[in-house]
Order: sequence, then C-alpha cells, then structure tokens
Amino acid sequence: MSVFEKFKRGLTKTRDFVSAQFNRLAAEFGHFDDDMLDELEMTLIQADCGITASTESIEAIREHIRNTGDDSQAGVIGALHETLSSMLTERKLTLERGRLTIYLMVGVNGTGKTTTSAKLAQRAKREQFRVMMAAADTFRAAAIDQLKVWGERTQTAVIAHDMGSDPAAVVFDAIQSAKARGTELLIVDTAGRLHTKKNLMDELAKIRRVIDREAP
Ligand SMILES: Nc1nc2c(ncn2[C@@H]2O[C@H](COP(=O)(O)OP(=O)(O)OP(=O)(O)O)[C@@H](O)[C@H]2O)c(=O)[nH]1
Ligand SMILES: [Mg+2]
Repeated sequence: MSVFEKFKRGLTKTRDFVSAQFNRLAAEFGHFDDDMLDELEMTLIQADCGITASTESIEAIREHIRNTGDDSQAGVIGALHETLSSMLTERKLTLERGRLTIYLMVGVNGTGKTTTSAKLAQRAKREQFRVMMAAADTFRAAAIDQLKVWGERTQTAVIAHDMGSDPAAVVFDAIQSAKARGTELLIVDTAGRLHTKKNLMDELAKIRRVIDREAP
C-alpha cells in the first residue's frame, strides 16, 4: 500500500462524517443559510479541522456567497475546497542557525505529540540543523522508549531519565546538554494532559519556568 493510500484509508472516517453531515444539511433546502453554515462550522470542528481553520473556512464561504450570491451545495463545496486547499501550504521551520530554539510539545493524550516530535526532528535535520529531543513524558515507561525508538530512527540524541522522575529535571538536563553541544533545536515531548488537571498543568508551568530561566 502506498503512503498516499494509507493516508486516504486513515481519513475515510473523517471524510464520511463530513460528507454525511454536509449532505444532510444541503438536502434540507438545497442551499445554505446562516444557521446551516454555523452547523457546518461545528461539523468541521468535530472532524478535528481545528478552530481557526474551521472559522476561517466558514468565513470564506460567507464571503463567497456575499460576492456571488451562490449559496448552492456545489458553490459551497467549491468555496470550502478552495479555502482548505490554500491552507495546506508548506511552512518553513522558524529556526535560527547557531542559536537554541526549544519546541515544547503539549496537548491532550494521544494527539500525536511524540510522533510529531520525531517528524519535526527529521525535518530540521534534513535542513542541516543540530537537533535533540527530551523525554519529558516520564509518566509511562513506554513513552520514554517510544521517543528513544524515534531517536534511533531519526538519528537524533534523546535525553531521558527513568520513569516517574521529574519532567522539569529532564528538561533542565536536556538544556544543559543542548548548550554544551551547540544544539539548535531541542524538542521537548511531554505527557498528554487535559487542561482541567491542575497538578499536571502545574507540572507544565514548572517546565516552562525551567526553560525561561535556562534558555531565555
Ligand atoms: N493517522 C495519523 N495518525 C497519527 C498521526 N500522528 C500520530 N498518529 C498516531 O496516533 C497515535 C498517538 O500518537 P502519539 O504520537 O503517540 O501521541 P501522543 O500525543 O504522544 O500521545 P500521549 O503521549 O499518549 O499523550 C499513534 O498510534 C500514532 O501512530 C498522524 O499525523 N496521522
Ligand atoms: Mg507521547
């Protein structure tokens, strides 16, 4: 199976969900009004398009309708297609040669922090930056091993302590090591968390303080 086919298969559920909702909305009147566009916005958000991208897409559709008067199903699909495609342009990494930049990977459980850490490491290395990763998810032993495997695959050094240790201490060590080695990108992989868990948010604040103090 090609990479492209894998992506297509992975996105089948999302696509089916969005098109089912879209068709349900369009089937009611055959054209889109304000309330239906609000619903379409909710559908995009539920399909993980992200708040900003969803809001901007719907705004672009509203503008399309204002400008052309075309609120048909086909017109709305066309406008949505165009605005989403235009967002998918490749962005350059904002790194500076010879200077340490730190990416702190934060997010809800299972949203791809560790995988994205590896992708970013790979990409920065391809652009000839000196890269390191820090295993600041000390919550699960498997999380540390997972990052180490990505370290091997991408040939990136990984700073790790034992499971259960203080993630802020891992970050402290990683920054010292990054400075000593002239690292230009340090990617800090943290444990997944919900913003409602106070102790986990405090832990994150502590990591931030270490970064602000050691690598302002
Ligand atoms: N389809 C798809 N799957 C992904 C992507 N990124 C990560 N995954 C998968 O999603 C699952 C979770 O990814 P992780 O990178 O471990 O997520 P995480 O945020 O580090 O998870 P926690 O550390 O448990 O909070 C894994 O099975 C990944 O293979 C992506 O871009 N596309
Ligand atoms: Mg992870």
